[in-house]
Amino acid sequence: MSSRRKFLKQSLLSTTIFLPEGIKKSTELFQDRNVKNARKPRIISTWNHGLAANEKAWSVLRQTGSILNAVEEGVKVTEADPASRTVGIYGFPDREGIVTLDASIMKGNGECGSVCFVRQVKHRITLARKVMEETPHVMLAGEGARQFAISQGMQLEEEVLHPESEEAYLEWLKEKEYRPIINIENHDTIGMIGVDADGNLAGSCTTSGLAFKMHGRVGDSPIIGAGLYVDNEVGAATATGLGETIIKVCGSFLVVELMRQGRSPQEACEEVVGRLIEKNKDGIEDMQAGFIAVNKDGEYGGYAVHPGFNYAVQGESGNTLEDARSRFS
Ligand code: SD4
Repeated sequence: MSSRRKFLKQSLLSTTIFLPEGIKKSTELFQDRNVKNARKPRIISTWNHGLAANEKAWSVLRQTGSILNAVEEGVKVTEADPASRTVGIYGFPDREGIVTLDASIMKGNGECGSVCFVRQVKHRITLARKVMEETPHVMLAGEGARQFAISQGMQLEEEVLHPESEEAYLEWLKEKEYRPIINIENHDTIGMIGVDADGNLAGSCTTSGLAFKMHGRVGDSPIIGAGLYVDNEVGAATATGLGETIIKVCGSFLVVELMRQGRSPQEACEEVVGRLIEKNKDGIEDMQAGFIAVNKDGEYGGYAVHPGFNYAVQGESGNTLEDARSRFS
């Protein structure tokens, strides 16, 4: 290391940052707030299927004490659910009739992994975790991700459409109308975020993405900062809905940054939905997007563009489904 770089490194390490009087550090702001529904440990996840996923995550947290294991095992329940048309290998295909899958996982210390545009891997969340733990990379795509799964001993699934997905695809082929919209009938990515009793956070997000999308299209779910973001200093957030709108505002990262500045999880989600609407005015009436967030105290919130978004909240007192408030009614 050059002596200049060494000097810079040493002086950065030994620098104490003095804030002018009256200006508070984000951690102090955070402690000042009147926290409403705080309680740790806490796990929350998107949509109805979050209930079953939370249940699994909670038992894994109890057994292993690991919030990372919990958010991985929790969403695997939805990935493996043959009734899910929007998360797993049984989901709706793209417009070429191929199911392609995205997932991401993140720890509160900043470590993260993701896979996108991957085929035949039932548990992409596990593959994303392997990217995080077994490679020096954050993201693997397409065939490279599939080959990596094979190299890790993961089994590939046969590439056949679930009968219901095939029926829907054949129906779609009649008109072949390309409408990248997500609304109440056409949703269901699972995003899960959690905090353990010590304030350690982790999150996961997994999806088959938009039904009948262009081959190669990737949404927000595998993009760290868009579909998922976790920071042990502050909290975690995850997103669901039309990925293009979420990517444009770095949605989940922004929710966490607003919490860092003192917003509650609920306020942060509301502010980001407002920002997202501003940036996506065209076609907003046909487009759904929503966020959930939890802070390191276990306080949580959720908010969406339109009504219909719900999320499952698991804590010591049980596992319940809550309807998110929304900007439009
Ligand atoms: C995507 N955000 O691929 C995902 C889809 C989704 O609820 O969340 N649906 O854009």
